Amino acid sequence: MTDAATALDLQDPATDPFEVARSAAAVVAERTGADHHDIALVLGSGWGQTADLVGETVATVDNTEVPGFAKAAVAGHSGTMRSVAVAGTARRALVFGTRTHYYEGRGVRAVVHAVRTAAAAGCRTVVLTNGCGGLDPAWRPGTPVLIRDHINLTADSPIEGANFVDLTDLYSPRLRSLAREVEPDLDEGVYVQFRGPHYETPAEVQMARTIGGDLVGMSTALEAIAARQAGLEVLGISLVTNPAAGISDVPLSHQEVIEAGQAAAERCGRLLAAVVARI
Ligand code: 8IG
Repeated sequence: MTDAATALDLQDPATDPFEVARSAAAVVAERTGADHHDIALVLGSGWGQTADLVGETVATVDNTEVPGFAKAAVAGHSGTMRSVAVAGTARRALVFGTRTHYYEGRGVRAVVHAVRTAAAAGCRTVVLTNGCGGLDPAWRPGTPVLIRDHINLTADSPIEGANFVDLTDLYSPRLRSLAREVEPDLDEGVYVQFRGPHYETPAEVQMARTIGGDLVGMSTALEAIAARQAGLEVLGISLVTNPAAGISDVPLSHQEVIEAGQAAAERCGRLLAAVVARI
């Protein structure tokens, strides 16, 4: 491997992940023609169609062309990022059509690389979206829920070294109330990140409830931590695509997850677009 390639290998402990993020941001700026972006969106399961309502796509960049990024691993995710002119504003959004999940085994640096790239590209805000399981049976598949806080059950952290990052109010109260101005009836919940890729057992879902969780998923918490370290204001929105295991008597299937996302796409798109326009 050449020195240049080694320097961009996130998995090499000698690599500075923030340097890779700066290289990635430089490629993003070059390929999109935007010297900086203002807001980043990470689209999770079920959120893929929503970006179109945010504004006009000015440029689409294949993830594989950007340092530190790799192909999407999950069906229903697209492996591109887009530069979107936010409708009615002068702001540019950097929209990641996919994310790297912890369960892919590429390491926590790869998981948070999009967030660090967004920060290096100039973003001050990140909107993290996901599809997840809901613990409240009142949340029918297709219900968006604001993330109020999280519980990180990955037993990992994106923070390296003795960096004691404060996570109080990680999910910005300001952005949450802004979202509730758009949809006053939006519920809030505590998101529990499991490692996956298996779904929880019903007993694990009960554990999540006992320790204060409302939503179970396989993303977002690690990214939110990295976003806080990078100084980004974080908004988290979950789309409940299924009742968590044992909450209903129907078994979980990835197909149902995709269908719930498709059915909720318009509502979620309108919500996201209205929130981003107000940020
Ligand atoms: I979509 O029920 C989706 N992702 N851990 N549990 C976990 N992740 C999920 C679930 C779920 N649904």
